[in-house]
Amino acid sequence: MKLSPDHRALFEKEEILCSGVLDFSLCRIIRQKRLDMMGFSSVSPASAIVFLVPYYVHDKAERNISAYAVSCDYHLYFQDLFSKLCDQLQKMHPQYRFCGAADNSPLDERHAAALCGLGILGDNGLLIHPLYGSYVFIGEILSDMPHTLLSDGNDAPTPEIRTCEHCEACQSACPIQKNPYGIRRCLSEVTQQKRLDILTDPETNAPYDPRQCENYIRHYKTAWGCDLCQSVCPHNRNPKETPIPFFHKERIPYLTSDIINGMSEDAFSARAYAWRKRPCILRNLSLLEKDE
Ligand code: B12
Ligand code: SF4
Ligand code: SF4
Repeated sequence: MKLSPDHRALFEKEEILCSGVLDFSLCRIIRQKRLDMMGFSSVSPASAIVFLVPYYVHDKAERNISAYAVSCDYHLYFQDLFSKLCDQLQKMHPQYRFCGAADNSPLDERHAAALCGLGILGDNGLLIHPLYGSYVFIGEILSDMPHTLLSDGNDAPTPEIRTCEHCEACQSACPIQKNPYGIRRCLSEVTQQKRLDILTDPETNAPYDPRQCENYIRHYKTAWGCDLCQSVCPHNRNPKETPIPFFHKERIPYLTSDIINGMSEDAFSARAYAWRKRPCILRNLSLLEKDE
């Protein structure tokens, strides 16, 4: 399921060294509407080119946000990348359509990347690459071009998903089951909630006390996202640094309310935490700043 050399070269020119292609029928669709919006409602895609974008930078600076949110918003990176790559693919194959997606994708991306052989599925729920660890974003380009025409012709008949060694370090580090506030939700998700008063217990559906959600954020000292199940994983001990310049620039590892308030609209909208607007990240920061 490797891409053919001429297709792979397009990605390698952008420093994307991990890519593959899948028969679309093997992919797990999680958002049918998104597929329709991409113009694939009457003609289903025939293939998905799946690739990894590493983002880890060896940076010893103290952080109070997730590593993925330190540089500018990766969605902006993908927008530029897709406009280049889809354009080039379109020129090579004018009879077919190519459309990119990352994160806000119709597909279960970790499943697609694992099927493509780009890494293993960790018990922390993440796709782990042998060199970059789990510090990779996943992107894909969907097309009505058959995967056999995009691949190098050496497809394995039944792709296999490989998993990690189940060392349990991520479960031990994860605060979901053991936080003293009874919040059974991923901390990353909680930091991204505009309104903590609408959060409910995933099993009983009972509403959470928003003050306990605030304590949860405060306790783990994160203003945005959570990396606990990644930082303890043995596969992330020495991740290779990303060669992609976007992730080395304009880095803000440690946020304060003053930094956020001082950002222009344009500067703020380029950050990963902007999709929830300023009040959300400012609320989280004010919780952490109370303890300083
Ligand atoms: C919703 C979402 C979230 C939610 C829910 C997370 C979750 N665990 O599902 C929240 C906000 C909590 C979240 C948090 C994070 N997310 Co998120 N998230 C997504 C999103 C948009 C959809 C995920 C989803 O709902 N999948 C569908 C449900 C049904 O899948 P599931 O059952 O959980 O999936 C598993 C099964 O499919 C299973 N599986 C499938 N086949 C098989 C076969 C076998 C044999 C086995 C064992 C398992 C298996 O493996 C999957 C992965 O565990 C994806 C992008 C996308 N479109 O896929 C990004 C995505 C998964 N997130 C990503 C990231 C980076 C994160 C964070 C690390 C961010 C952070 N630092 O805070 C955390 C990590 C949390 C964690 N440990 O999972 C990346 C992951 C990259 C990677 N290396 O894997 C993705 C792929 C976005 C991207 N394009 O890069 N996320
Ligand atoms: S910490 Fe251990 S169990 Fe968790 S994903 Fe990494 S190898 Fe798997
Ligand atoms: S991101 Fe944090 S809360 Fe979410 S699963 Fe990983 S360790 Fe647990």
